[in-house]
Amino acid sequence: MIETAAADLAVAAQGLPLEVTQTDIWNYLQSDDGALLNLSLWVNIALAGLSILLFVFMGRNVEDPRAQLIFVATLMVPLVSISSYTGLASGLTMSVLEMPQGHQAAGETIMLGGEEVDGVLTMWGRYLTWALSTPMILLALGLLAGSNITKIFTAIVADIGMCVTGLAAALTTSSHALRWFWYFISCAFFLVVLYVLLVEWAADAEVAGTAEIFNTLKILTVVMWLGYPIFWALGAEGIAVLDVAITSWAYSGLDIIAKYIFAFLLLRWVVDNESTVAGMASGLGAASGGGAAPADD
Ligand code: RET
Repeated sequence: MIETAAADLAVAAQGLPLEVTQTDIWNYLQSDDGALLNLSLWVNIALAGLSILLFVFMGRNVEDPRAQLIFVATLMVPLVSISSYTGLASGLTMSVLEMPQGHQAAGETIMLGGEEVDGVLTMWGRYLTWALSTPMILLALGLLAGSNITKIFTAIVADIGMCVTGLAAALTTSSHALRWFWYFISCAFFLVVLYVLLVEWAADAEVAGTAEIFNTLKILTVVMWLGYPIFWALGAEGIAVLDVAITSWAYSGLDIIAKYIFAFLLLRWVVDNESTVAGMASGLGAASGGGAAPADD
């Protein structure tokens, strides 16, 4: 009787997915199998920490409010990044997800805590935290270009839309087709961001007299940001020609340039040209007119 019940339980348990705990993921990251992936996270924690210290030091004498706002927005980027990577490295914002039928990684398993678990590691925390860090990058760029509140708002909401729908694409396990549908919605939002950056803000920066630095940062941003959807599509979330650790290194590498190097170039310019920034008409909307706050000089 007891044996039959135990056998029934064992059969039932086979059909249930094993619960993967944060500790399982943490142990995986500390093991040889997870070492490469773990390193891609800790490199960014270290660089984000150094960037925070450096940027605070660089900004110690900045007094103009507009220059200070650019500093605060830019400083938020490594602050969000260190939190994001700490979430991933601790196993808090990573899960094992079973890919839907038709997906190239469907049926894959991963060894966790000595057990073979169905699914692949998904670092969904990345997409979530991009929704906080990328708006800060865009705010800093929009301010540098002397743009107006309408364009800054448009770029930022489209960008948040891009990150949240990218998160939905990564977390959808019911249908392979719908994962790609989310991906294309995210790309549509991304096109809006690219348009504002390449067309609207480029023109505003000419008027504001910041075209040179803006163009350098614009090219760096556009080229690096294009890498993210490409690696999403090639990586474990997409057609899975790259494994999880390589995809994570690709994102980590893009992050180093798109965040820390970008921020350093921007802040160094702001420190050296504080009077140019201060000379931009106050309020958001100086360069192109039509902003919420009219120029007062
Ligand atoms: C996803 C997948 C869906 C399609 C698109 C994407 C774009 C992501 C981008 C991310 C940029 C991140 C940065 C982070 C810095 O903290 C979500 C990968 C278009 C452009 C710069």
